[in-house]
Amino acid sequence: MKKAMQFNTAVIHGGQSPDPAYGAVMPPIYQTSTYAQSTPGGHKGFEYSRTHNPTRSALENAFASIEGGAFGLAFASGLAAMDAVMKLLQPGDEVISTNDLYGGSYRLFTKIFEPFGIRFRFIDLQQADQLEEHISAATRLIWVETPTNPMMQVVDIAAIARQAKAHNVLLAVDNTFASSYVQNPLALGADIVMHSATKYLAGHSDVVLGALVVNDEELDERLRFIQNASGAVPGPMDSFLTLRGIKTLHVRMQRHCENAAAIANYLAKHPAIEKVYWPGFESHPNHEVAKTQMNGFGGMLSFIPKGADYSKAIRIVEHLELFTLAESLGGVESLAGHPASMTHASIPKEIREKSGVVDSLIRLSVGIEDVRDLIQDLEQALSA
Ligand code: P1T
Repeated sequence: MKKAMQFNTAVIHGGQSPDPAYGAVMPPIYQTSTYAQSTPGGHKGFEYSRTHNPTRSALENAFASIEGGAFGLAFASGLAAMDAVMKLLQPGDEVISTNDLYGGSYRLFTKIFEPFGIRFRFIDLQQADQLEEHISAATRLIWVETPTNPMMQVVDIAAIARQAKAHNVLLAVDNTFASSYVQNPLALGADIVMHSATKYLAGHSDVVLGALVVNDEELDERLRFIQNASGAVPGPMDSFLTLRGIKTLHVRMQRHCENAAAIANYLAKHPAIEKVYWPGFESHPNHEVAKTQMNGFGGMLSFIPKGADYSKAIRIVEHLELFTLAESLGGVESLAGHPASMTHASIPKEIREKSGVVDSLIRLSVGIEDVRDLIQDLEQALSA
């Protein structure tokens, strides 16, 4: 049996082989919707690009490889990947999820799937032992985001996985904030890993794409059926760009982690800062769990300026020059966001504030520029 590759090799070679036509080292962008057949059903493994496309297949193999899973599936966006997971469920089924999560995920759950009869419970999963009392006979899925967007809560994946298994409930982990370099949920017992590959995996803010990785063959078959039947697949160009991004994931993530650590420490000592949310601090409530399940603490952090309200937070993000004020995260360039008015505006204010997403909160996606320039930019914006 072939020995499993180290991660830094898998990002480049995992599931890849030269293209059979001319030996192209990078898979060609197979910009085609269909494939010639000699007789009905007589084809070379590809018949229609919603079902299969060679560029997408190369990407799906890479997804599986970097998450240490057996099967990878690519979707038109992170939300399309989540949408496919939700379609495993039936009316009356229950889902338990974290109380802090991406606003679009919350919107998908409550505005699309709740009307179809799926019930959601949003709870604080930072204390894994609190899960048990929320599991009912109707619970089919636990949906965990860790670290959470934008409060950087850390959930103990292995502890949740043990309880999920004991109750025969599927555990899905949104691994977007960590990336596959920092965290591999399947190895910790999760059944499904999901990514907004738009972020760290593609890594260059030039594509929107989603990923699922699973180990179970039957689960893969069901998800692949949904992928084809619902049809939210990425095109070959976006698949190619994501695959190219993955090849440098390990080196980018090392710098993202280093720069975010430097900025977290700079902000924590700054007299104008009230609170910094970053799992690398020993004072973070789940630092010990983060240390065991993560390889580094990622490139994301959030903070609250001292005495800030809505308009002061807006003023600070408007004054940033190197950090671009924008939705999204995980690209090589640094971005700043105001969750209450941007990424999390689709969550009602009273629910949002319960998990800490207050009007004064600012979120940073720390890029891989020279960290001295990033700190200087924060310094001038905070004193403006
Ligand atoms: O944008 P899309 O590729 O569909 O992925 C959605 C998504 C899912 N899960 C997490 C944790 C996410 O952060 C996102 C997208 N988030 C942003 C656009 C953002 O700025 O937070």
